[in-house]
Amino acid sequence: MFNRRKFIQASAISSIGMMLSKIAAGNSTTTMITGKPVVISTWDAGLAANKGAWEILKKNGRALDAVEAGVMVTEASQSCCVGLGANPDRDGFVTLDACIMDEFSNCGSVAFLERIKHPVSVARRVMEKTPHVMLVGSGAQQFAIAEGFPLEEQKLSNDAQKNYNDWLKKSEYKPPVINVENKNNQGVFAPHKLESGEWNHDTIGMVAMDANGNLSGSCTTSGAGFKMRGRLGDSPIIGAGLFVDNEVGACTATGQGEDVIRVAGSHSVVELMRQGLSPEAACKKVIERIVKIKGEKAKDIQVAFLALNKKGQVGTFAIHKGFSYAIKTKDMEKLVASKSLME
Ligand code: SD4
Repeated sequence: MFNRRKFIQASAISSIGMMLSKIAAGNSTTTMITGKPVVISTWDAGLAANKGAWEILKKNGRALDAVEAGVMVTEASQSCCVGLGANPDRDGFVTLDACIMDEFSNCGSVAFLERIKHPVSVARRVMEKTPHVMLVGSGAQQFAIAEGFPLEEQKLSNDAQKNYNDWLKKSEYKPPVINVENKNNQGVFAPHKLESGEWNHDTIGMVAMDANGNLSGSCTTSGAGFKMRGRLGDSPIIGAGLFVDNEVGACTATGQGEDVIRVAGSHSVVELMRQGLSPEAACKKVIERIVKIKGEKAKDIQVAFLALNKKGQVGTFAIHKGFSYAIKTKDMEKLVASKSLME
């Protein structure tokens, strides 16, 4: 399985000579960006994804093209939580969710999509070629095939097959029974934490501002590993996993999708920025709202928001420690640890 710590180590010793700042817990997460363009994305995989986006941004390309190309890097690589190599649902199938939004508030989304390598690109086609915002399941797959996306083999990656076998053993998996969700002390549908102790999340959400000052965002995921079949989180939902308002700023979310949806998370962050809050303060306020709603249960879930405003300020906030984001500008390429409410 993709392991965040190993990835950091590998990145740090890579011969590319990339200048990576060490993640320092407690770093200030609100940074004034001195120039356009800028791209930010969630988790450590964001470092590689940002490089993909930069290929577009450095040529004064459009933020929309950058956020698509950026997260395609993650979709094409092996990871627990993004793309066809990711962990399956509890019935053993990888189902993918993605969305994209541009500076004109155009948006597109796919959810519960199977056997298609680049859901973000299908989401973009939904945005550009249909009068709709969202396509799901077999309809989304049918549209993708009609658009020329290859139908990939129905097969788990080696990592995912191993994880699934382990999960089946440990969880004494049985076909769904009535109220199984309430009986599972791990949560509603899937473990909150994986065997490694990592939170069961690793979506990539990306936001960019191009040289013209225009904003766009993207988000792509396999959702929570071993989820109930057909379950969607926040990631493909415009306003929850992603929101862009070219006059104000943009935000993306990661973590327990159900709890992002109930506060219209990314949209709420953007609206708070519209009222004058900094990206970090806006993210923090929505995190506090979730924690207030969840009460005691907040200790068992992770949610993080990552936002960029029109002035080029970046901010983030998480419920728990451990979330980091990657940022790239002309002069800077690093991972930054997020502030959090709890350990
Ligand atoms: C979901 N928010 O499906 C996604 C999963 C995730 O970091 O973010 N992982 O709920």
